Order: sequence, then structure tokens, then C-alpha cells
Amino acid sequence: MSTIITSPINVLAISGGIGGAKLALGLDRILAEDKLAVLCNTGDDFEHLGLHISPDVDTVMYTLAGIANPETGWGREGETWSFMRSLEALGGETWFQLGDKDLAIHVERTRRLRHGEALTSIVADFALRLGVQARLLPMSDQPVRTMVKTDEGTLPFQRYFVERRCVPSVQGFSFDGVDEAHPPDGLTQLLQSNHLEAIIICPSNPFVSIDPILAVPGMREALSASPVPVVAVSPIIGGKAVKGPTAKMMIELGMPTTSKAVAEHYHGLLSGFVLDESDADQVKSFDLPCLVTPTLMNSEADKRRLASEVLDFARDLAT
Ligand code: FO1
Repeated sequence: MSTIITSPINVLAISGGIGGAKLALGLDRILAEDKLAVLCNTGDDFEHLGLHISPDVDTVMYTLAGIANPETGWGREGETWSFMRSLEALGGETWFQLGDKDLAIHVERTRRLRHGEALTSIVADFALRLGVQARLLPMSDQPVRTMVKTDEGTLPFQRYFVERRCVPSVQGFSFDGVDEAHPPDGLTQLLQSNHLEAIIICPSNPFVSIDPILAVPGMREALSASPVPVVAVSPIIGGKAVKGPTAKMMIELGMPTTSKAVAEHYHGLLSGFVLDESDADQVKSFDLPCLVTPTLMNSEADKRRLASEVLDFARDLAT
């Protein structure tokens, strides 16, 4: 079974996990029902305890469903941890925390994948059942695994990110399996649709959240061929990442920790760029249109306001 995009989508957001999900939530809440699609990174996916874990897709899904854990940003609110405690007592692996409620999604996804159902179809069904109105599109049905080249050797993404807490120094990234991957069914039609108004690259980590998506063969070309503006929102504010290792990675890769460097990283893809007011002095060095506005999203009101400003900016670029 494949995902069929039935109703006209106005906005495509491209997102990783926690940071991207905040803007996706803002977009979801300001757009009419069924007008948002979110293309999610699956490079973070991995097999753990015999289960298929899909962290960024689940983070976006839980966030839009209003059931995400507000403290961690990942996993579910009101979580209990009996499974992890019982696993620990048996000497099992506990470096990656799976809450009791969250466990259900991994078990059911794994069961359905083993029965041959495509990830896009499973995600569409879960989203419907959890009351998510946006279309959630995993970047590919084929497995892609982000590998992090570090001074301690090459580590699978979650080993680097969760187990090693991003301590090893990063030297580069690769995306295992990406050569065999394809964009999800219906994405090309969505990108060419007359109803589409904007493509928004959320303030996610450019290297491990957005690059795996862009690395899917045909993805970058399909995005570039779309007639609508592509606008990226910077994940860097005042030289620092709001959350996560983006700034640390930029330093280790020999890049300045600036919004300008993020925009240059997306070279050739963007029609416009959104950066925080604390980085306003960088704007004069940009050779593409910029929107300068507060980009920190703490409250739902912040998320809605930023989403609305980003959309207005993209609509202005289109005219
Ligand atoms: N992140 C952590 O830092 N520690 C965890 O134990 C952890 C468990 C986890 C379980 C399910 C899930 O969907 C996400 C989880 N994450 C955890 C978050 C996640 O692995 C990362 O934030 C993303 O992969 C990066 O976007």
C-alpha cells in the first residue's frame, strides 16, 4: 500500500526532530486542515532491541498530535518507564530510553514493516489515528542510516548522539543505503502542484537532519524544480544552536558558527533565508533575500508567529 496525497497541500515543511517539529507545529496550527505536509528525516532510524525506531518521524507526529513530552521534546508526555526498569534488571541495553507508551509505536511499526507494509503507509495510518491533520512523509521507504565519522571512528547516528552524547569530534557524515532510496510516493506531484505555495526548511540540524533528506537521489532536483520559493530558517541564534550539536559540528567541520554559513551550506536551493534578530548584522553579506525576526520558539504563540512570518515572507518572494 502506498501513500496517496489526496487533498491539495499548500506548504511543504522539511524537518528533522525537535527543532524542526516546533516550526512544523506553528505551521500546522495556522494553516487550514490538510494544507501542510512534513517531509521527515529517517536517517536517524535504527534497529534497537529488535524494533524499528524512527525518532524524527515520531517526534514530529507526537508534537503535531499534542502528545509530545514537553521536557525532552522526544517521546510522549506523561510517560512511565516500567519496561526500561525491568530491562535494566535483566541486564538489557538501557542507553536508549523507550518509555512504556512510546514502546507501542515501535512494536506496531516493526510488526507492520515485517508484514511488508511501507513506512509511508504506516506513518500515514498512525498519524490519522493520533489525530494529526498534516501529511507526514518519511523521506523514503528505503532504509537510510546516517553514519558519523568521528575521531573515535565511524559511529551509527544514535550511538554518536545518544550513547556518546555528541562528545566525539565530527569529521564528516555518510548516509548508508541512500543510493537505493527514492523520495516517497506522491512527493514529485506535490512539488509540481499548482496549490503548493512554499517549501520551508525548518530550523533543524543541516548536517544530520536536512542533508540526509537532500541526499535521497532525485530529492534535491525535485525541490529545485518546484516553482515555489524555498525558504530556510536558521537553527543558529547568536552563534549558538538552540538545542543539539549543530554549532559544535560546525566548529569541528571548520565552519563559522553563523547563520550565513548555514545559508551557504544550502547553496543553490534557497530563494530566501530567515535569521534571528540577534544576527541582523550578517544580512548585508547575504546575496539572497532575508527575513530578520525573533526565531526562538518557546511558546506555542512563538511557533505560530514565526510560522506566519515565514509564510508571509515566502509568499512575498513568490510575487
Ligand atoms: N534522545 C536522547 O537523548 N536519549 C534517549 O534515550 C532517546 C530515546 C528516544 C526514544 C524514542 C525516540 O523517538 C527518540 C528518542 N531520543 C532520545 C531522541 C532522538 O534519538 C534524537 O533527538 C533524534 O534522533 C535527533 O533528532
